[in-house]
Amino acid sequence: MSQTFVMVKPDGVRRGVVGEVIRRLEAKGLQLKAMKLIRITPELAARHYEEHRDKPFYGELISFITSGPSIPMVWEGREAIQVARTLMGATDPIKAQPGTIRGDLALAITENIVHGSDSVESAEREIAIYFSAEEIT
Ligand code: IDP
Ligand code: MG
Repeated sequence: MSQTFVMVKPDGVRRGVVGEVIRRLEAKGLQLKAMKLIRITPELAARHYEEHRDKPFYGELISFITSGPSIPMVWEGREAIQVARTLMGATDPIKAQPGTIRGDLALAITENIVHGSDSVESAEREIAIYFSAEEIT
């Protein structure tokens, strides 16, 4: 069993697809271990996305991710990191396959509904940014 960090971004909350994202992860068989609704501060956003600090889209990404409440979550299951990434689809919703969250629900590249950890190291790092051990069931 492994754990991953998944987050519904502010566009997903605004558009009312939080339940749809959770439904898809639950339907696949992943188990929800922790969840909250928070408005990400610029400081938190900088920690989360530090790997992208030098990218041309960084400023746009930080202003988007702090633009409204997000839903950070911890999910658990067999190969949870890869499974969540597969359900999410490609970063650019134009390239994301139909049947994936981004393929079905998004069109813009920055506002692509959902975040998911891409490795064991990033899952551990991101879970620790958003949750204390006591908050994970
Ligand atoms: P991922 O979310 O699929 O792991 P990353 O490359 O880690 O993709 O990028 C983080 C986030 O930054 C993306 O989910 C998206 O919101 C935004 N982003 C990535 N690439 C671009 C881009 O080329 N232009 C604008 N925003 C981007
Ligand atoms: Mg990423």
